[in-house]
Amino acid sequence: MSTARSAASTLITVAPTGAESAKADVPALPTTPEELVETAVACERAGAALIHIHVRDREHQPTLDPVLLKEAVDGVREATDLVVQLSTGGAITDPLEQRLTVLDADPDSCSLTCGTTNFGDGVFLNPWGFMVDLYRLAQEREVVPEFELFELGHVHALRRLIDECGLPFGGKVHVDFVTGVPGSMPGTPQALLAGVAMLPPEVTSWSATGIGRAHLPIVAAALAAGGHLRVGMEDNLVFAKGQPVEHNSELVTRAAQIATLMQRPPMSTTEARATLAIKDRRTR
Ligand code: KMH
Ligand code: ZN
Repeated sequence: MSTARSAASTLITVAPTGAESAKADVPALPTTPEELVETAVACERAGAALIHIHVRDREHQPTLDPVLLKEAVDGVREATDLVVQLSTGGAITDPLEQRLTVLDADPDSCSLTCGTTNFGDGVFLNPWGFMVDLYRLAQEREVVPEFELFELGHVHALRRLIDECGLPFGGKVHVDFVTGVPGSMPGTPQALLAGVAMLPPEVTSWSATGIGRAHLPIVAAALAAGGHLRVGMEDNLVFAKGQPVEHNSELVTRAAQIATLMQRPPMSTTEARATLAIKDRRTR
């Protein structure tokens, strides 16, 4: 494990919504533009520096509608200093061509999953040609990708991607381990550390998230190993046994507290922008 990647502070990403949970089942899920902006403001205050956004339509269904995506990006950008990352993964039913159009909304960052993976009862498709097209488009638009790694094989695919396409815009390589998805990499410290050990030397920072029950063990393991954190209701709806998450900021606050206890306090948005080499698109 490279000590050069072990930061003195912690980048906290909030993934507040995702594409999988239904508003009817989880009323606290932020799905409207107003709820998204309110969530972004509260999570920034609680210590988040980056927001990973999936947009919902007026019926609370996942959407890649370009108008709604742009409205989300602009709304969060106007109300906060958070690094605005749009999901290009969308929902597993979204067509690949449409997932490429996400970059038209001019986000600061975009997710880029490094391969196809089991996703519960479904399959999350990320064929090689799509990964290359998305990466080249992000380079062209000066959008910083966050490489999402659901499997150890995805780490190897990232090596291949860098060999074929070079470094991202800005020269930093940030990856996020998404662990604990049913059928994919387990949410265990052992699996996470195996992935970290395989990271190409070009990687400058890494974070991790654990789905569901893996949430807290992965927070602890990532902090102990020098990594950053992703939390949020996209990944975890349960704060503690018998206690549903009522607001994303609860998860951010707890992550910030644990990081601070570990002497790795939350990173400011300014520091996050420098860490990820984000192009300045701010309007305020
Ligand atoms: N919703 C998943 C199918 C991403 O945002 O890029 C994909 C996902 C990853 O959440
Ligand atoms: Zn996502």
